[in-house]
Amino acid sequence: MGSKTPEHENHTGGDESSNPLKSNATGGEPRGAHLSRDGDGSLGDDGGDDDGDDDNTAGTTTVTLTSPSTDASKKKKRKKSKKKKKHSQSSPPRIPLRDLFPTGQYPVGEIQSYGSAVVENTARTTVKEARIQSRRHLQDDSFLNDYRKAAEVHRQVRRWTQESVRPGQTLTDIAVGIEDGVRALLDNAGLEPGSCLASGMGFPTGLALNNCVAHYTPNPGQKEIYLQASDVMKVDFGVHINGWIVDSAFTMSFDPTYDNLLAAVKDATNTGIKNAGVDVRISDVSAAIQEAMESYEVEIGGKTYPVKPVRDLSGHNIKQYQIHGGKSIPFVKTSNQTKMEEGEIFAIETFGSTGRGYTREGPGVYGYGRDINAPKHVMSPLASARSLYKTINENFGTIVFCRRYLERLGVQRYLAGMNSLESMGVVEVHAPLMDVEGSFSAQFEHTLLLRETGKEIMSRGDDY
Ligand SMILES: [Co+2]
Repeated sequence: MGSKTPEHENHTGGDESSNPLKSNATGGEPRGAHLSRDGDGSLGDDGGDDDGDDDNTAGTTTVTLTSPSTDASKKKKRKKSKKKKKHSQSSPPRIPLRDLFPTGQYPVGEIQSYGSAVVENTARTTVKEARIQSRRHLQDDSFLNDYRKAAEVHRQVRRWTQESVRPGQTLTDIAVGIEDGVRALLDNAGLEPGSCLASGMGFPTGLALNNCVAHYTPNPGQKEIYLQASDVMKVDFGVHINGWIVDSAFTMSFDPTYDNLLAAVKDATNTGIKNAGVDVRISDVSAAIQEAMESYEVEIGGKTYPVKPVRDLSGHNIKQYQIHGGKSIPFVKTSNQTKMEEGEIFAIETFGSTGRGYTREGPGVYGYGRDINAPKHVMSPLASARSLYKTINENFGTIVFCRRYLERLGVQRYLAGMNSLESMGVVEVHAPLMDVEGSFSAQFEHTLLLRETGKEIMSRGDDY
């Protein structure tokens, strides 16, 4: 899920020069899979698919963190069994993950070493004690294994998405398909009170087309949008277990015109991941992202456009039941001195655009999120607001949700109550974020955990 960079909240400045690109609906063979060419292979061990494309892992090493007994033969076995399991997931995905992994151990993400970026210093060690106290859960085996399980759910559901989504489908069908897949693999339909808090969707499934950069999800009762062969679609969904959210996104297009746009953003995200680390200044990660992104241009309809980092969105840290934990990673260099710290979880995402590289709020609603500091009960004169607030607390807590998630619980006529909660400041409304008409934008995103020994890119797959 994209995050508004704090200093750009309510941004209205910038030049208004629009960019009247025509979407060239040339159609042709749908080729959604070309988003996945240079994904890193260290996790998605499809058996020897070494295509020599190692630019994403240059300067990094891959180690396994499970246990010292992870010798070569064992590793091989794990790969082999994983391959078999991968093929046994149904289409659409409906087999609970625990049936595919009878040992209950889920695949480790990609491990990248910190390399020379980490400098041991005493200041850090002193602070470290306190940090570790507050992040004890990170040392907990079930936390890590659950996080890996959520990541595997994400990989399996997005694989189905990449293989089955085609122009002509409605965005509602695509979103519901993703959500049904996630819930089936978690083996939790999320219909009982409180069950959505145990596991489920991490936020509203984002299906943002073209100049809609982020935060679009289909709402019930609205005119259906059909995916076109000329569309560039950002697919951004989250999977959580016990409130720990895997936030990961990719971009699909069916027209090779946009290959460079997708390549730029994928490169920028992987550059951000490569530069992330304990004690690393966030501004240095931002600078590296910007440099990677701006080294690309894309030709659309005979005109060449630079790929611009979207300046008012950013990556973010993740806390339990809290998709945006307070730290932001912009895609352009800043003077911010904030550092990344051991134990933190980051969603490293980037957005690139052929438009202005700024967003404005579009019409409609993406989702709602209860304020982290909101009280348990509210004193609204409106009975519908009070009962809606109870429903939100019971089912979502501070997890961002959308109208479809509410309505599948049987909640009706909630708009007046929601307006009341919004005006009281206990629920925040998120709107779609748009660049200028005619522009195109792409997104790639991974969730990583800064462990003591290395960073684990939880959501890495063989696709991206
Ligand atoms: Co995100």
